[in-house]
Amino acid sequence: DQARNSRLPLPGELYLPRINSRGIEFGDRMALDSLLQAVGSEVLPTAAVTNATEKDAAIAVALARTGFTFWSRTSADTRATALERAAELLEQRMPRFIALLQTEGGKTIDDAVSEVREAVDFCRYYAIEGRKQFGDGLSLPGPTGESNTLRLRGRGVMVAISPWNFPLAIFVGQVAACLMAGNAVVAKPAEQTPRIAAEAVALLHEAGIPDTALHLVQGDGKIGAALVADEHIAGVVFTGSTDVARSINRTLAAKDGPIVPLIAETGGINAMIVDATALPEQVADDVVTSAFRSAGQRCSALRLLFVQDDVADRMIEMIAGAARELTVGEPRDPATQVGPVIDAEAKARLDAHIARMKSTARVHFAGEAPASGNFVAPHIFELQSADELTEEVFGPILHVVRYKAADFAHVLQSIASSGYGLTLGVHSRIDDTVETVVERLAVGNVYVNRNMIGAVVGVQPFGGHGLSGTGPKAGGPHYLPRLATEQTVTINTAAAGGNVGLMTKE
Ligand code: UN1
Repeated sequence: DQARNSRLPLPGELYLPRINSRGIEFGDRMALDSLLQAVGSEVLPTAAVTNATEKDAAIAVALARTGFTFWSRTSADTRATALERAAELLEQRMPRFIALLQTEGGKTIDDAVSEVREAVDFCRYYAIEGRKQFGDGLSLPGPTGESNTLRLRGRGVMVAISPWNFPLAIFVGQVAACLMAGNAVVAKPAEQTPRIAAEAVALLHEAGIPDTALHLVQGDGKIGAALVADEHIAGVVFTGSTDVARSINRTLAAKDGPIVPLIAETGGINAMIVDATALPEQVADDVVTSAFRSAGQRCSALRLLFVQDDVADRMIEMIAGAARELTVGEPRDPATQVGPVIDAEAKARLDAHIARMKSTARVHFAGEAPASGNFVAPHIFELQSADELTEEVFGPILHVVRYKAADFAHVLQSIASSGYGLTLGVHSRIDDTVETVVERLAVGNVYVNRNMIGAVVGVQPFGGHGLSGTGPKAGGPHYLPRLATEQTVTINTAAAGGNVGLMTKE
């Protein structure tokens, strides 16, 4: 009964939040058995995906410019309705997208279900916010005889470049937001996950997004770079590495034409602080989820765990114990909790890091993974100092550092000095400690006494600062306006003949 009332799933069930017309609700349950059957009967495309040339990219932008002329003049309600239809179609075709996410993205069943749900949530959330923010505009005060309205309108052709780690949710989230804000979009998905993107775009077109307003360009970083360099684009939305975000920024800055904005959501060396008052079982559970779920391939994932030395041995032992229970294996096997990493290149990079750590750090846990395939087992290493971890390690590898209570300020200093600011976890039962951490660290998403991944659209708007990105937060109320231009219209309502009707848009 306790399970029934808590947020935890019963055996054989998944338990997820969802957005509907009444807002956000928790408690939706889904039986796994029938879902798995439906997933298993999906027949997926096998034909090779054709990559675009630079010329194709230029043509897509040119076509999108004409699409923008039409799409930007549609009402917010028209655009929101198309996104709501897309959400419905995604829900109907959940088994198919799960199958695609498992085959192309290596996702476990839990991760795949959550991801389809997140894509659905993005569509519904931006539809709700879009209706509010892009409807009649905001009336502002003015003297008698004048009306003032602030309204939002699309910028033009937005380039949306998305990562392989959330090939459906982030892809759809970026595209849905750009479209809702009245932009035309040229989307460039990660080259590792082209089919998911292709089917998502087909679905969006089916839902009522005109072909001219949404274009898909497949290919690697070179095609992304060509899109970013195109002189006719109005903005770039990017999720991926900090280095690529910098190079996009440089390209945009070097242009002679209008100033083109970049919205970037990048990486993090995300930390969690565990003090002596934390509940060990809860910590073990949350650390394992945060560091190892999705094989650590989330930008929100925990990389660096600070544990107060009085309790460190016991905490680390419990965390290692929980990690030992994880099943690493084929994503299609429902018993799998940690699937493969995305490709052989990622595996090689992670294996090299593990080898380095084995010779320089203390090994607390080295998991086992199938020998063939791109599997990387969970690992736990203890470092002497946080300074030893200088880059984001995008996989199931946890680094632990002990701290003395007297050195708490140093812990905060060390987290801040990384320059990243994406997610942060705190486990403590002392309110003052929690408050100090929240106040001192300018981190985008802070999680207290719980795990630090799985931000829910509209509940925990997601995104960070500094090396972690530019904001605004995806799935939050400030996202859409940043994809738009603002226009204030001041009308002398007392003028002869008036201007009645000018502001009525349809
Ligand atoms: C990412 O991994 O690129 O909170 C961002 C979470 C996810 C993170 C997505 N929404 O775990």
